Amino acid sequence: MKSVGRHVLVEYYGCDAELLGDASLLERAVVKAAKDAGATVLNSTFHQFAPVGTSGVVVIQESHLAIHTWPEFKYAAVDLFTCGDMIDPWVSFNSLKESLKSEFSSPMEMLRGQFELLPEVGGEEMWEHEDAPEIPPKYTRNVWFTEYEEDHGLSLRHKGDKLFDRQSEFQRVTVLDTYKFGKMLTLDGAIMTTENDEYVYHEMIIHPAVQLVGSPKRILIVGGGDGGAARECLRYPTLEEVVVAEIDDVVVEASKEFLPTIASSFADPKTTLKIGDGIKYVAEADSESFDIVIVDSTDPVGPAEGLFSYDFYRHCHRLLRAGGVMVVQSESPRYNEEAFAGVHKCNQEIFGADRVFPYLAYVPTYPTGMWSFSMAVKGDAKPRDLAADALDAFAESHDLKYYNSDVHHAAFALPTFARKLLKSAQ
Ligand code: SPD
Repeated sequence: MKSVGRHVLVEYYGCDAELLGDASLLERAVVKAAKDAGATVLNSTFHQFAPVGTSGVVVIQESHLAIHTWPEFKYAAVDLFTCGDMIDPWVSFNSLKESLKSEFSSPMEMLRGQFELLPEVGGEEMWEHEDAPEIPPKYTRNVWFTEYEEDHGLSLRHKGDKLFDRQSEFQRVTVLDTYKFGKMLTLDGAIMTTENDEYVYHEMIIHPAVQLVGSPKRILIVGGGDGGAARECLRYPTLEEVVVAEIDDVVVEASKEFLPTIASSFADPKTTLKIGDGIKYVAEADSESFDIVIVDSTDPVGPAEGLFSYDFYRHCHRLLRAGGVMVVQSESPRYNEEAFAGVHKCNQEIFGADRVFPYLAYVPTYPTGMWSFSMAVKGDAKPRDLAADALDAFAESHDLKYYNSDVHHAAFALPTFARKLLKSAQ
């Protein structure tokens, strides 16, 4: 040994671009490179960036392996730093070359801390602290998912591997296991639902409407392929059928397999699952055939764009019997002002100006946390007139986690900026 450590700096060219853009897979590859060389892995930290690129470090007892990727150039910049004479960084170099499927690479080795240039400061025993307690790291894999909006984002630490990751005909369907929110479904990188906060959205998209209608027999959910909204409908004994019109069967498959507490509704005989275009379903369904229509869509890009249109809401209105209610998820008033105000305006034109009731709920994993719904009533009933006792009796008997009479009434109180957004859209 001529030095304390060896540092191999590598340029990997012509790599597998998909792997370079995937923090989970990349972390596995770098951890493998460390283990192949016999290193002891202590910790790893990997972040995926928008629109592309990943950075990660694997800390090993014998120093570190670090990687920064540019998938658009199929290029990775890597450094493999090992100390002591037990670990050969070139073993990691070869392992990573294979995992990244690099067509060619340019490595160079530097010696770190050459012994002939280091002062003599005493034997190793001087630095040993036998009494020092070993504190195990809280996380041995520090891998992050980030949902990027245009100018902000939300990051959640997850357990590293993707439980489900498939490109469907419509979108990328992924399930991750997060530390804070449990298992989480994302579509094209946007969080749809998580085990630990799904109750907010699903209780709030269903109960205010059903309480207003009273005793619904038929409910239509457009979207809602995770099954959570249907699960809430099934709490009502008068219900005869809940139809879930979901475009993507892969969403249903992933939810059934990995989010069984949310997707439990699909096992109920009252649930009818229609895989296909919700817009077409609504256009072809019989007039006045539903008590409630729920639009549980993704954000207004890609497959869900048409679910935010005037024509679509007109059909939803047609499907409702007199006294029926529609609820549309209408995005965050703090981040998608246009959708929030646009849905309200469309519904006012279709249902009447004083029959549309926007309301809010707090969903921690959605952009800005503040989420809106637009309730439109085909009749004169008003959600603020509902008596508190009945709402609380229902909420308590079902052990709901978010909805109660206070929440019901407070949800319709809009902050001034949100009121102004709706006014300016008139
Ligand atoms: N930005 C996320 C909006 C998602 C709305 N739909 C969620 C589906 C949950 N059933």
